[in-house]
Amino acid sequence: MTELTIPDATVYETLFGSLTGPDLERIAIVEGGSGAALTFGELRDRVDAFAGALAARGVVPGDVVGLIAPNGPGFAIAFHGILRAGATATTLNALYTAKEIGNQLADARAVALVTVSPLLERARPAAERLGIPAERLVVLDGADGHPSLADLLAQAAPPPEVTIDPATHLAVLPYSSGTTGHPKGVMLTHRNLVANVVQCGAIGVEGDDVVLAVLPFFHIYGMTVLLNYALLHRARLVTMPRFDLAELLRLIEEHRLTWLFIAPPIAVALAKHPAVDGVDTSSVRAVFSGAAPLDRHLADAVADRLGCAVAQGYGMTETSPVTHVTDWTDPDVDRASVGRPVAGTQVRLVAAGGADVEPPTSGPSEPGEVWIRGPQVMVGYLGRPEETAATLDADGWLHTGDLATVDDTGVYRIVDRLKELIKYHGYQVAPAVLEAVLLESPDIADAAVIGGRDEDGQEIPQAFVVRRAGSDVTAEQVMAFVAERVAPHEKVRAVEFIDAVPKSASGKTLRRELRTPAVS
Ligand code: AYL
Repeated sequence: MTELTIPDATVYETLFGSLTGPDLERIAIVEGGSGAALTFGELRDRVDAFAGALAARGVVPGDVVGLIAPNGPGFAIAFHGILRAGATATTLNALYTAKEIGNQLADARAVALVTVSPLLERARPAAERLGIPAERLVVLDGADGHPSLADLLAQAAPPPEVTIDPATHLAVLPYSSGTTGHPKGVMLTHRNLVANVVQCGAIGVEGDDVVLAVLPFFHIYGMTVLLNYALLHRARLVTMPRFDLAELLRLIEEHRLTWLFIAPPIAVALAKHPAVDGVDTSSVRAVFSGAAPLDRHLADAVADRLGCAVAQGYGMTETSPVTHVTDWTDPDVDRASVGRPVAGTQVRLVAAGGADVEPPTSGPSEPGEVWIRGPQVMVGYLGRPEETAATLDADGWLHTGDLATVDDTGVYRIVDRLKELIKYHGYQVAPAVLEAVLLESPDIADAAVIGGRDEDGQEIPQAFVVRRAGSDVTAEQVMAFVAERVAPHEKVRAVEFIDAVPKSASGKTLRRELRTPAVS
């Protein structure tokens, strides 16, 4: 394990504490669509003012503030402003339904919410359910009866004097379903985030890099790797509120993007879509994929077509998230591997019987579950000691629910997922949530949801449904029933009818028995 020195500092101090001289004038973040930009100095001053305005509205250290907004400079100001005020940011998926927003805010006990006007229709009922008053429902671009970002900044309130112990103070509370069940609040301290930002050094972004910021800042990947790590290295972020290939290709040429952080579905577009032909991608040094498995042929196709390196990272929300990365400068890298552990990270591969997998003398080892110990590992799930104990053992090892091999050069490959979790376009989808929705239907007697595959080999939520006696409900009707009740990324995209859901003697759904073996 490579040693790691973690500064004893908050996220704000780490990013903005030593900002001086020419760095103040460098561009930190550009809104891709409008071209509106902020320098590092302007960003820091707005973060300070946002923190001051939150404090003036009664937000105190330890409070939780919700943040649901698309990527853009406003998100960056609000995110770092919340942390600067000593509050904890619970970031929400902008695709969530009003009910899901309300559930997360209630579980996290949020006292304020920051959003944008297009999301207000879903955010307002959630805020009202929690009794968040209109003056603490900030609408960044403005809405009648609510403070806007401009209002908060105009207040010019000084940032509050707060004392934060980085080792124990919660910085963020993103939600993850972990290995089983419903989404839970992942408690990450300032130290967790600062450690992971330092560990991200293995990725290799530098000050002259221009970085694509399409991966959502609300998800731990965009939060740590873009909003924290890239900005720490004084790289420039170019934001996109949502993925759009034509717009992405335009931004590559206009801003001469050098690093593209993506999830595998974007790799499919980059490898296959005819629109990429004729685009000048010569500025791109590396494409970095994470959050879901990256197929080797797909990775090779992207590298060939764009003429750049393709790197990969692995980790999970519960590990802030990065635990492994490949070396983007290695021309012989296996692009389907996830590389080696980042500094300060201990890894074990544990076989089903509980014994550690033997290190191989050549080639890959036997597969084992990945266990992680390191400074980026979460404190636990908020208010859920049993779920925490099931994931994080007494010795501090986090059981990931992923199966991997390691080879004799120390390179890891993720080979399977033991846990229930489904990744759709890199987003988490919890089977338990969809099964509960399916069981609301009068046509459905029982149901199980697993990760299936679409024609591009990407993972999709797939339902196995037992019809109620006398029902002739169709697959289309089942999909429409779910689509009306969940966020777009959670839609069931394939349905198969079966006679009975396979269950263990104790009544637990045996999801693995429903899986068709992977075609290799
Ligand atoms: P969550 N290959 C295979 N599966 C992966 C990979 C990968 N490269 N990365 C993540 N996963 C799966 O919490 C795996 O099952 O965090 C893991 O347990 O949304 C689960 O996704 C975690 O999902 C980076 C950049 C890690 C991004 C991330 C991913 C964070 C996703 C390191 O450098």
